[in-house]
Amino acid sequence: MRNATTVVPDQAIVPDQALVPADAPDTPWINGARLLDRIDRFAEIGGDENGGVTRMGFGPADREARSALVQEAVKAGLEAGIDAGGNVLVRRPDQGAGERPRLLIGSHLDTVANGGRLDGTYGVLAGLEVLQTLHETGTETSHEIVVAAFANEEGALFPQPFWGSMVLAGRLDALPEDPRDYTGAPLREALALTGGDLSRLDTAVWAPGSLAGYLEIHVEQGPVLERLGKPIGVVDSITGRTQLKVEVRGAAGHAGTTPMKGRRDPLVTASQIVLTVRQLAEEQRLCRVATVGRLDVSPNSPNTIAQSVQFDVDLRDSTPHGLAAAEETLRGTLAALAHQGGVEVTAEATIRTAPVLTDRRLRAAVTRSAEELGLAHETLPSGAGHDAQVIADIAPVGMIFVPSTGGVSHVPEEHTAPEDLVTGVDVLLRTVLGL
Ligand code: HGY
Ligand code: MN
Ligand code: MN
Repeated sequence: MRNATTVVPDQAIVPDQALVPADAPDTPWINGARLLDRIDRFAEIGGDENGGVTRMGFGPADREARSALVQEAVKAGLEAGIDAGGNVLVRRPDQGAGERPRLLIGSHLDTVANGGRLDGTYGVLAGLEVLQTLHETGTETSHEIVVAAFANEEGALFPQPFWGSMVLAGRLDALPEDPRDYTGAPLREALALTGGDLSRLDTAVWAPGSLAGYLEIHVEQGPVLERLGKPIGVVDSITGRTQLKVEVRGAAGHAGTTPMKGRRDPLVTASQIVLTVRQLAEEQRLCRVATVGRLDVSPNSPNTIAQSVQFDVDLRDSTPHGLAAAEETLRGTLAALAHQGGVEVTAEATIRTAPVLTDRRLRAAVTRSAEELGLAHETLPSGAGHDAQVIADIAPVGMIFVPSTGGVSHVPEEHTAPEDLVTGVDVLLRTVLGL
């Protein structure tokens, strides 16, 4: 294991060889100081006043982060390009194309509003670090390795989460014809500003079979590894997720002069629906978790009865039938609540990602790498969604987790111990070399 206290600027963190089993294959080590420095620098891009990061997909800060990634890659002697879906793809210059099976390492640079510095970004910078280490040590690999920063994984501004990985995996029919952000602004221009092209998405599709495998390293975003005191997580499954956009339309009116009887107040019905969502998971246990995290009231005036309310429902479960049961039950209550409130309610599914299992061989490869480094590891499911579950359409996928301090994520307090961040990428590098 590395000795994190020996983080010497501009040099690789010298691993404490004593801890590495003597028979571990002699492979290069990543430059931990460089990885940590990049993570710090990228956290400045879209950094907000309370220490979080707001880099919403296809927004200005996201564009800045993508350009920074391209610059880092080029400075490292690597090649970087943008596909029509807006994904940044980085590869070594001397790899040739198509001569060897392709291995993709990816994650995302975009964040939720006021999120953390590691969710997604860690995985992209980990991939860059692995590629740069292989390049500068001239290490040959059995695969052509490509690193992807997938566009708009979170869907924080343009509510089409997993946009980039869905394009690369060829799920074009599942994308909206005319994608727009929450304010109605069209994606076409924003995508073009990143170098993508809405009318040529088909050129960014990788055919099934064109990819030998996909690896993603990510912070756990949960409490398990920290609680167990284990530095490496081997992900066995990734949660399924259904997101519904719900709109409740009533009748606006003066808060002071409109009698209570006869009001058609959409915010009252919306509040009843929010409580119903919670019960789907908490009381009825139909799905693992159910959340309403975003709610827009119009006209949102303190002395006006609302005209309409729009909000998103986020359902998660490890089984398709759990998701289906929760959605069906919710839809069943909408009609009754609409009638009771004298309002109209519509619900449209904006994302449906199936739960996926990771690939057994990739899990074994990650486990082997952790054991070679003498690292404790735990096999666990992911409660968060990831691009990996989309890429699973076209290739076997594997995921590596590192511990999240306090198990929190999507908040400014998101943190992972530096030595865990570095160790995780050494495991990623060894996994790549072991394939
Ligand atoms: O919402 C998720 O699970 C992920 O952070 N996109
Ligand atoms: Mn996230
Ligand atoms: Mn993520």
